[in-house]
Amino acid sequence: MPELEIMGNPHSNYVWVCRIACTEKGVPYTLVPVLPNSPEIAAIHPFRKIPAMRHGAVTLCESRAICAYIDRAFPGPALMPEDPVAHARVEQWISLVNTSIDPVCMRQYLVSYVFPRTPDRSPDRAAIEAALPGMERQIAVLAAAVAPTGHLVGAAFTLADAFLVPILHYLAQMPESGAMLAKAPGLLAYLERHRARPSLAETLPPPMRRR
Ligand SMILES: N[C@@H](CCC(=O)N[C@@H](CS)C(=O)NCC(=O)O)C(=O)O
Repeated sequence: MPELEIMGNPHSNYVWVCRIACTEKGVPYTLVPVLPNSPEIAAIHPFRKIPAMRHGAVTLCESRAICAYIDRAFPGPALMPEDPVAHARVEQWISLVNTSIDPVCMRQYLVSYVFPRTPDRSPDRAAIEAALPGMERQIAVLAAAVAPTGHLVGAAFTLADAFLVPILHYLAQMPESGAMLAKAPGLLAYLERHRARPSLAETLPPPMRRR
């Protein structure tokens, strides 16, 4: 079997999801720590984003597609439920995380702290403030979603949790989102419990530098 390479910066929540998928599945991989827009990424992702994946002649981009490949190409515990309703609900939550939660919580809020586009590179307060009302609503939705079972879907860890927990990990470290999470103890407990899972604990990104 050729070596599987996950390409991207370990701080990326989406790179982390792919590493969680490999670890859950027991698939050995090498993390190639390349940045968005690097030649290696540009050769695979049409919009030059991370993660990308190489496995012999197979190259892929987009975290959901990479996780699907890891799940289907290798033996090991299935990452997706067999039951059609549960399967669809996992896809539903992955889509909600990717199309609603990540754009507000990561691209708008967190990036305004970590990669601000302000002239002096200080946190972009206007963008941060603008993200807060939406983030508050999203945290309430997520708290309600995990309340019944401690998982997004059913009573076991799924790929839906693998997509969400990395985002909550970063939100817990930032002032406004940390305060929001502190007021949602069930969601915070969900984060702590899943972050202690071997596939997350073993792939935890290095601490993030904040401006
Ligand atoms: N839909 C993509 C999103 C990937 C993404 O947004 N990656 C970020 C890092 S977490 C990135 O490459 N950002 C740099 C850029 O947009 O130029 C996926 O699921 O893989």
